[in-house]
Amino acid sequence: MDPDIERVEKTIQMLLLYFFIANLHLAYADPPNILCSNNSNYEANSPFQNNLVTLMSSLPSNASVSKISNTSTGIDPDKVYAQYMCLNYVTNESCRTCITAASEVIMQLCPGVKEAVVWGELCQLRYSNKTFLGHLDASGNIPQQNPKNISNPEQLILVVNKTLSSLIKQAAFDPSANMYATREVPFTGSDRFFSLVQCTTDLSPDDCYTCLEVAIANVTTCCSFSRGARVFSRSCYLRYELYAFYDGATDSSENQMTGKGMQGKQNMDNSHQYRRIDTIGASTFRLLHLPSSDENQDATMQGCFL
Ligand SMILES: *[C@@H]1O[C@H](CO)[C@@H](O)[C@H](O)[C@H]1NC(C)=O
Ligand SMILES: *[C@@H]1O[C@H](CO)[C@@H](O)[C@H](O)[C@H]1NC(C)=O
Ligand SMILES: *[C@@H]1O[C@H](CO)[C@@H](O)[C@H](O)[C@H]1NC(C)=O
Ligand SMILES: *[C@@H]1O[C@H](CO)[C@@H](O)[C@H](O)[C@H]1NC(C)=O
Ligand SMILES: *[C@@H]1O[C@H](CO)[C@@H](O)[C@H](O)[C@H]1NC(C)=O
Ligand SMILES: *[C@@H]1O[C@H](CO)[C@@H](O)[C@H](O)[C@H]1NC(C)=O
Ligand SMILES: *[C@@H]1O[C@H](CO)[C@@H](O)[C@H](O)[C@H]1NC(C)=O
Ligand SMILES: CC(=O)N[C@H]1CO[C@H](CO)[C@@H](O)[C@@H]1O
Repeated sequence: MDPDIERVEKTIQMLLLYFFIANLHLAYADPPNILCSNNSNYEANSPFQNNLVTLMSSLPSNASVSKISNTSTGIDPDKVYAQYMCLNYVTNESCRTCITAASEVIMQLCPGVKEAVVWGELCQLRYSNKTFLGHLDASGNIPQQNPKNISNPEQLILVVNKTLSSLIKQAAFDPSANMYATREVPFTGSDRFFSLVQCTTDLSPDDCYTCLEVAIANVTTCCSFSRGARVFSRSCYLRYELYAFYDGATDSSENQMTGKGMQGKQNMDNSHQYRRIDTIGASTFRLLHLPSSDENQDATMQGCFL
């Protein structure tokens, strides 16, 4: 190929990637986390790749009507299983945008890989050559802490423990909750405590409960000095903050900006500087560190798509 053409194509690819990363994880958020299996590979132009491409390109249309979907395509041994989940409060449109970005990013950053998962600010996506539906998988959980410390951590941890242990029961065992629950309780002074938990709905109630229990253990271990924390997991999601970070929370105190939905709510707690706790134990996966969104913001592309 003409080297000039090749260079142009590379540039276009890079710009597209910036665009997708931006949509997955916009300003005021940190980069997406992605795990690519490093012990199972597919060949270029193989049936597996064709199935994967087909499946990934079909996800966004479903994401415009459904917050969670599990699907598969092809026949063994080239069958591909996939599942995405958007946080429940996210609009259909934002869910579609996030899943579109996620499916592009996962294909670009895990080339040739038969099993991968990507977590964005508002959605997550995984695929595999093995069926994982209905199987709890809390391995490779990624806890992150809000970088702002709190002056009364003992008090917060009590509220975290008390509120979340009740909230996860509701999410897991109240059928009307459908494995999603939020709760807002008073904290000290004028501060209020906001929390959100969600499981992938293919799990049994018991497995949902277990996943969220592990997530609580993860945040109480990693993040007890912080004003907020969250856990990315294959099977569930958990987050708490001292500000209204999800849509639908009643919040009067701060000037919130919901944006167009891809980004979480932002405020003075600087959630964009969220710190990843790198204790990744899943040795058959490699964790990719993508450029931070602060770097992304300097990319001229980004402004166009916000
Ligand atoms: C998935 O791929 C890995 C690596 O190629 C292979 O060892 C395993 O048997 C495959 N699993 C299924 C269910 O096809
Ligand atoms: C989309 O949703 C339909 C109906 O729920 C389902 O049959 C199909 O498998 C889904 N496809 C994808 C790619 O999620
Ligand atoms: C979003 O999707 C849900 C589920 O299909 C549907 O009930 C709802 O009407 C959709 N909302 C919009 C704004 O399209
Ligand atoms: C937050 O508190 C932890 C534990 O006391 C300390 O190690 C860390 O340096 C503090 N961070 C900031 C930004 O104050
Ligand atoms: C949370 O509360 C349970 C009892 O409800 C207790 O066993 C556990 O130690 C508490 N954890 C923390 C971090 O306080
Ligand atoms: C999360 O908690 C579980 C159960 O305590 C533990 O096995 C796992 O290593 C923790 N993961 C992280 C990343 O802290
Ligand atoms: C996968 O990659 C990680 C990190 O590079 C490494 O520690 C691990 O041994 C690798 N696993 C396999 C099965 O190659
Ligand atoms: C085939 C299959 O297991 N489909 C499940 C996908 O996940 C949804 C959860 O929303 C289940 O309801 C389906 O049964």
